[in-house]
Amino acid sequence: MQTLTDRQRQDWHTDGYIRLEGALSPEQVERFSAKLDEVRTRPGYEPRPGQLPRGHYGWVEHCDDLNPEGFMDRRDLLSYGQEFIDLIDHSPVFDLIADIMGPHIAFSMSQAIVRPANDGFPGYTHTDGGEGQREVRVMETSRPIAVKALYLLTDVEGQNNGNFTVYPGSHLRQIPFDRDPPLGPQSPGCVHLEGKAGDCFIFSHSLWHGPAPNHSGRARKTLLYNYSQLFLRAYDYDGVHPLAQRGTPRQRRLMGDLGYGFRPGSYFYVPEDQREVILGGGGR
Ligand SMILES: O=C(O)CCC(=O)C(=O)O
Repeated sequence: MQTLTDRQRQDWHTDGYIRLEGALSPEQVERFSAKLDEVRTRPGYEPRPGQLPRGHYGWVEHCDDLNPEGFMDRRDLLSYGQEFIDLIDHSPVFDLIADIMGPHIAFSMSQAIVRPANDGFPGYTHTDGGEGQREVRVMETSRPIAVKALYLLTDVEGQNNGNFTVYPGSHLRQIPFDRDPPLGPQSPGCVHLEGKAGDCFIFSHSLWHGPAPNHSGRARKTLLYNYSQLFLRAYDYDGVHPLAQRGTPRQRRLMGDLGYGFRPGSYFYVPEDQREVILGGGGR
């Protein structure tokens, strides 16, 4: 498995994120992009603000907006095709995540977001993990608690064009997040990252980040895959993901299948073969 270069490791520790160019091939970008157009016509989990508690996703028959350039925020993508399961340990992204986090990890959630152009959305800034993670910052030399991979399926250039924005270093040093108005994509210190379709940003849960407005004239598509230390709860499922049996031994382990049924203590020490399963390559 690949490991971080010295430069990537330095960037990770200093900035709280790294950018991998060409993590998906042009063919993969095209396939996933077409797949997202199809996903919006199918049932799945979408936000239901006002109907469900904050951050909860409700089951819908299809996206509210069926236009491929319209807004979509779909969670738990694994049922939409084997390629979404295989992305869980896609190389080299997963290799580097395992290098950063260590082998005692689980896959926690998948998400596809389409940010339409010129819809008035101002963007926002947050940590992942909500109120809990917001005030937890591990040391520079520690392994992170959780990490996300964001795959761009659209080129993003300039600023306020649907960029993924970050406050570099804020995984170590708190930003004043409780200001009124809150810090956002236009505040000093916020960086609008640019990238090509197929690039991947790997970032720490505790890094302050979020989407910028999209004035680019075209929708920006992303895929997001989240990983956590095994002792944490997954975000998309309870216990073992219902589609775990469709995965390789490594994917199954990442989807919560520890090789034995749950009993108190199961998530305290990891299974004895954890290192071998996670770091030993992911074949069928
Ligand atoms: O880029 C987006 O639309 C949102 C990404 C993000 O902020 C997140 O995954 O937490």
